[in-house]
Amino acid sequence: WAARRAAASASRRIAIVRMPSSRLADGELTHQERVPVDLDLAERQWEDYVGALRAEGFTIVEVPPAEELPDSVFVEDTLVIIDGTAIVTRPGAVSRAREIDDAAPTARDLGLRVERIVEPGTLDGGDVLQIGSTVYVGRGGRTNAEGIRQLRAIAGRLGREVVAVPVSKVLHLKSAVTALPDGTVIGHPSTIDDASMWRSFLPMPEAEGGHVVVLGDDAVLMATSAPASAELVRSLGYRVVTVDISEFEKLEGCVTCLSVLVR
Ligand code: CIR
Repeated sequence: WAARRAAASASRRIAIVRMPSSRLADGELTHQERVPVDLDLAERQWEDYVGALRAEGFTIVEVPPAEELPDSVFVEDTLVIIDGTAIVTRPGAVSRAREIDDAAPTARDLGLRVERIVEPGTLDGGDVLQIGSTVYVGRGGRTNAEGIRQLRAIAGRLGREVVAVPVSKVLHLKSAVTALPDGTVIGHPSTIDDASMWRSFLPMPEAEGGHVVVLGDDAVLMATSAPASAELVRSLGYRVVTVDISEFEKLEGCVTCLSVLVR
């Protein structure tokens, strides 16, 4: 364990992922209609997603798979990493509550200090967007006021300011907006409650174009479902790696939700 911990803190470019359950098609849906999911394709897409992170120099750490938890592949919702602390969330969907059982030990094994969101608070990691030293948290269907209060207390102890953002049109804050490496907030206006609250906001031409995983100072990961947005981001001087995550998008997942990055 000590050796694993030392290795983890030495490289500090880790991506936590979780293999999809064969029950993926039974995952929660809130804003979208249920459509058939091709599980073989989902598994290949997941391998490609993990491969893309590996190719970018991330060490891959897997939370043990959970067959009985359809949404467990969306591991982002279970852990929020701030510096060396992992905040184990309390997911807002009852069907997802047990996803944290294996996520917490994985965080501990990586040498992260563990904090927890506790009852009656709920918080999904997909609602947490970190830009510099500010932690934005979406108040929507999954994250409640008590979850925000607890996050504010924990993040405050870690020297972070927490800013709460209403989210009503999509599942999570990061289903609406994410940020480029320079802090510019991007998203499609149709998914955002109030774009004027962002100091530096750039509208994207597609709804899926609002989602980036920051790979480094000059590179982001985006979904192939948003080609015009990827082109726009490229035109700003970024290297854009794209992955097809169509089967996860059918379950309201986006490119951020399939991993938790530790840096
Ligand atoms: C859910 O509704 O919880 C899942 N079907 C999708 C979760 C996607 N998570 C994310 O965007 N962070």
